[in-house]
Amino acid sequence: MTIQIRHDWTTEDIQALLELPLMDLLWQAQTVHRTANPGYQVQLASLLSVKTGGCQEDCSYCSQSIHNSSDISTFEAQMQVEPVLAKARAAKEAGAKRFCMGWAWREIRDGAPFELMLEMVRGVRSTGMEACVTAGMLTDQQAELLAKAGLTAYNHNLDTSPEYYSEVVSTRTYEDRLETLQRVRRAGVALCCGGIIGMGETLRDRASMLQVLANMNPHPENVPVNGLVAVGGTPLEKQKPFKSLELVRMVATARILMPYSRVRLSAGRKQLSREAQILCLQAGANSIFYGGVLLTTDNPAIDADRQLLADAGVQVN
Ligand code: SAM
Ligand code: DTB
Ligand code: SF4
Repeated sequence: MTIQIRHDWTTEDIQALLELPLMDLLWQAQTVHRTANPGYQVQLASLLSVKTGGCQEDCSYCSQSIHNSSDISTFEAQMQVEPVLAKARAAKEAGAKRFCMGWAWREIRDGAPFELMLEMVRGVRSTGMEACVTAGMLTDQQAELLAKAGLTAYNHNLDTSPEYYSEVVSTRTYEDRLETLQRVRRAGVALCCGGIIGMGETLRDRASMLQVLANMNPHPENVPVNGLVAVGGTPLEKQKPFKSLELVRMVATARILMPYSRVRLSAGRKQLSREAQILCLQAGANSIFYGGVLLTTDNPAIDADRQLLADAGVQVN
């Protein structure tokens, strides 16, 4: 099979993939995956919330927004450099290859906290791990400084389709999101950009979000696929849980559209059975978040994940 890299997908093409009989979708996704990324190598990425809560944005899924009444929506001080690096070393010890750090910020501001962020990036890189940061919008200069500090990737998700976006967030626009992504690219830092399912969007919205991602040239190097974690105190707390097979379909379609990107099975794994997670790996997910917590919510325990990956017969890298 020859792999074709395309950036001209239509929403209809993508929706048709999402709607294929599951067996056909899985077959296509696996064929692409086995050709583009031989050997079922799964990257383990650990996450740490360096600055939790008190965020000015009103993302309706997020526990950390001051607009929501979740427990952690209030302000907490930013962690210091050494405790963050101690977590990074522990993650490496447990087998992680990437360390991702989150700041509940609308945007990065210059000053002491940003200097600490740069120091953390340098520190994580000096352990030999990849370093990823997610901290909202940034300027060209900040992106360049992060690149110079050795940042591997910057996470900034589209979350949903351009059409549905204003139902989910009102304090920023899709255009703001795309601009930040361009700044990160211009600075030469890899993109980590994906979205969430289960927020009340239609299948067409899912196709439309995947279209924006797949039509980026080059494709985002990392594509996190999240299932909504419905957190108490957020406007989405009563949302009907997403169906596991819908997450499998999202992963499979992302794999077909972006053959060489790292598709990361992200939030929502606690709600998936082991078998559904294995289907995601088979469909082309080649990374997971690893460690008992994501940013503020639970993730499967390390031992359970080790067992899962061994039972699936995939290689950890
Ligand atoms: N403030 C930064 C930003 O929004 O880019 C970084 C942190 S934010 C928590 C990172 C991403 O996590 C969000 O863009 C969203 O896609 C995902 N996320 C946050 N809360 C979630 C939830 N409850 N369920 C699923 N995904 C979630
Ligand atoms: C991503 O797409 N998912 C991660 C990471 N990138 C930063 C975050 C998931 C957060 C889930 C909710 C929480 O733990 O607060
Ligand atoms: Fe803030 Fe990010 Fe949460 Fe939105 S997703 S409220 S920007 S921390």
